Amino acid sequence: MKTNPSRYTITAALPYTNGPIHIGHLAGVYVPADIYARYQRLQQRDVAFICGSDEHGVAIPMRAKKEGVSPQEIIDKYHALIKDSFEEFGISFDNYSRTSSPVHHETASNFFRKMYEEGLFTEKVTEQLYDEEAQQFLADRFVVGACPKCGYEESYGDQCERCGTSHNATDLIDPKSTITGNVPVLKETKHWFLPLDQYEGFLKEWILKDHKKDWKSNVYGQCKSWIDDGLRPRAVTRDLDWGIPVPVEGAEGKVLYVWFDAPIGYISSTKEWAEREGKDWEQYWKDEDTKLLHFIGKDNIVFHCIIFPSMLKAEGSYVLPDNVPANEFMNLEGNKISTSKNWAVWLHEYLKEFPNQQDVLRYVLTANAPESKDNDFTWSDFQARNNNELVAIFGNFINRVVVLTHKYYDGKVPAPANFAEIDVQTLKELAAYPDVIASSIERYRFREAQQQLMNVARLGNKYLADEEPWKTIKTDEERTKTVMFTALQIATALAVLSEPFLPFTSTKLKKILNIDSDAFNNLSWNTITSSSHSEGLKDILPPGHTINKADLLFSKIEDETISQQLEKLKKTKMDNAAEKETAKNIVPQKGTIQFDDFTKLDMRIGTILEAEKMPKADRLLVLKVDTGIDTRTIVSGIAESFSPEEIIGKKVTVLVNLAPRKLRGVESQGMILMTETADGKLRFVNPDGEGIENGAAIN
Ligand code: B3M
Ligand code: ZN
Repeated sequence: MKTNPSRYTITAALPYTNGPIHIGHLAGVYVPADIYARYQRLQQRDVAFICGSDEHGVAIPMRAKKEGVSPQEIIDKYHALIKDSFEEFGISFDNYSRTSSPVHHETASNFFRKMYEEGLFTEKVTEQLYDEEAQQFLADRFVVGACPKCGYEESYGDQCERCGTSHNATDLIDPKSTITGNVPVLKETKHWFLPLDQYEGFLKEWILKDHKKDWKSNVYGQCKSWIDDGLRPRAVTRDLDWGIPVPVEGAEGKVLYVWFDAPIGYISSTKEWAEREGKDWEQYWKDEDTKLLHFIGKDNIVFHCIIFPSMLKAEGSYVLPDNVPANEFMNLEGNKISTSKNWAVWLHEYLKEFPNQQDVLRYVLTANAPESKDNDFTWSDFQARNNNELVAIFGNFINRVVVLTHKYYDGKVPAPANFAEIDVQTLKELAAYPDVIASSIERYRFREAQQQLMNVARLGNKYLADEEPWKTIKTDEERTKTVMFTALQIATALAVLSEPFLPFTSTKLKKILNIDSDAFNNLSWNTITSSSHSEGLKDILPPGHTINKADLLFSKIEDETISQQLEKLKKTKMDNAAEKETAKNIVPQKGTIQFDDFTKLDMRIGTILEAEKMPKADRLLVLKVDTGIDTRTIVSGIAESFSPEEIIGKKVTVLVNLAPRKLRGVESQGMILMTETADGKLRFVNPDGEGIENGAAIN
């Protein structure tokens, strides 16, 4: 573990641009990373806080297909939406890039090429899963099957979402194509493999020995179990048409595996930032005195602790991550957050429904952060934490201090008289908080850190309640001045210490206290630590300084607002149930055909002239149909849905050039097109317009 490094390179997982982001993303990755980065900046440390959109991988074309647009449109749309959400929530990235950018394509290609030229990959022709109908190899999310490790039935080709292991698609038990639902066949293809087995020694030394103590136990435990199970070579290329082309000869039609290029995205995003800021990107990745940290969710552990470090080690010129403080998952009202089931609180929707209340969400997500186990977000807890903590403790303290300062002293910080024991004690306690909070942040314990921040507000409330300046103002003006002076110091400390957690509140509070000007630039974590009056040290907020009028920091959230959110989720649940019901009846789309295939079908409008039951066949009717071309016999399997009488005279659609075939000795010369109701009754595909004559062609 590096202490006092020269600089910090802090990365946050690059979100896939296959959908908007939700509270689970914020809670697991971006809020803790942001608290950490903001805190280090406040300590005047050199920080590069890096992120960007992950725009490759199977997730993108899959989403494109679902929305019926091109992959490019998908990445453009969600990149913009995600970037916006981060900005709105105050996630203070120094750079937010995208993996479709030229600098990234170049960086990732060069990284691959260097490893290739140094012979660090094994090139192998192996049998991979292939979907014959889709005419496509199946990797990653294009195939699901049972996980070879834990048995979870919906494991992807490259990773199991339940147990987190990364495997090869051919390891899946009973694989199925997610494109057609077909069982894949095996087909030969050439790929480049990273021989992870060769890095076992390095990983054992680096993780199991060096980081046993300082990595979180959930992260360390997962790594240990994978290493103990034995590591196997992993293909780092794919047969796909979306991604970064494999930059070597003989690799046409192949792209880099998304998990090969995405982590390199941290490097390219750093380059982009350094270029803009006139810095040297290499220092942030190659200088030994750089502390590299990856903030991620638990499903990304294998890639950040095993695969990417092996790549960095292999390449040879990079530092390795000092820590990977991965979080577990945040659930929503007892269920796993799911994009496809729309079971989420989407950030862009939250903003519309709770305008200017970003800090409330940041606060609640940190208070319940899934740091060591999965946790649950509930709307009632959201309301309670806002009303009972932010409003009743933090907001209330600030409001009392500001209002009383205006009432008694016209908004001017009073000069204190004699400090009593309780004042000295309180200021001493206050001065200890920056270190306490810092120590929790340095150990990635953000919930604990935020609790300590709230304890500063509690300290203020208790102090006011005990010293009752609203009473002493009538009896002892000097005493009141000391008490109000002390309370104002606590308020100022809150403005500084809350910045990493509640950046919008901190800004507002600094405005209220009128400390947002350059004159207060030096006000920092350390100013508070050295403020204890018993030692005769400096004031944080000097006597005579004028503060501004009160402005509400937080406001109460009513039951009505919470019920609306719960209603919304209830509706989602009902929609999902209804959709599931319909989905049962919808057969998946068939494989693509060409226009020529379609024009081979000759379909005409016709009229049923005669109908009678086929003897000894329950399902068949023998029809005479006027096709406009001729009158012909068609045997149709519709007897369970219609009586012969009711269909005479009906207009129908007929496939007229189907090869004739004999059914029960009767030659059927075509086929009537049918569809089915939800409860299995057949229905004719009828023309709906007036004036359509028999013989009219369908095209
Ligand atoms: N895009 C996975 C995810 O969004 C992936 C992270 C990449 S970090 C290099 O869960
Ligand atoms: Zn598994």
